[in-house]
Amino acid sequence: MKTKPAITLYHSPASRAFTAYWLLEELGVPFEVATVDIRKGEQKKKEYLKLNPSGKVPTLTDGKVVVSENPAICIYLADRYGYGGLAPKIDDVDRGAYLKWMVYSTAVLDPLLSLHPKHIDLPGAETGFGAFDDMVEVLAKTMKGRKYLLGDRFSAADVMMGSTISAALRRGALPESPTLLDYNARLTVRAAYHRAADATWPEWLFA
Ligand SMILES: N[C@@H](CCC(=O)N[C@@H](CS)C(=O)NCC(=O)O)C(=O)O
Repeated sequence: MKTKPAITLYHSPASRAFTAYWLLEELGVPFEVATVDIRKGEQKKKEYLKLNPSGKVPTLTDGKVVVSENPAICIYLADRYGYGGLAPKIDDVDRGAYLKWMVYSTAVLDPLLSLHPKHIDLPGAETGFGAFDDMVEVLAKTMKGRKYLLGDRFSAADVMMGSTISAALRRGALPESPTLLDYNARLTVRAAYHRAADATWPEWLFA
């Protein structure tokens, strides 16, 4: 008899839930998917709000553990199921940079990628996330001569940052520098990326 996986990912097609889906595929852990269709408003239903009062996807449950916010989901999953592999251990010298990129993904990158295309560019010193051009320069400097955010080593931070960068390049929200395009190419050839994309993004995005 098949046992029910402990992990459930609450996701919506073509959404930021792709990130958590991709990491689950990288980790190779069994999970089931519950669709919360944001285009039908299902994320605002009472039952779902009990799991995630923000009414957003993704949310992940693992037994009694409930985690929302993509970086928190990625940190949780990689520590629990990929500690020392996709997550540098607590005393690993890379742990600091790893955590920094996890937080940077939604504290800096995500808001700037939402605001800049709408021509909302506040002076860098006035916000916690700073200026769009500074963020682009930080990415360019970080990735120059490097395969992944931590160097030669692929980590869950590449899933978190990379999924956001990948989606931004696709919709033209980031400049197509050779450095970023190369990084994106290294990520999008991964089998786990493809499995997650096939499962969560409409086909036309990859046509
Ligand atoms: N800060 C959240 C953002 C999640 C998010 O923005 N999800 C969007 C889909 S891409 C959503 O659920 N939107 C539905 C809504 O806000 O009603 C995270 O990192 O997980």
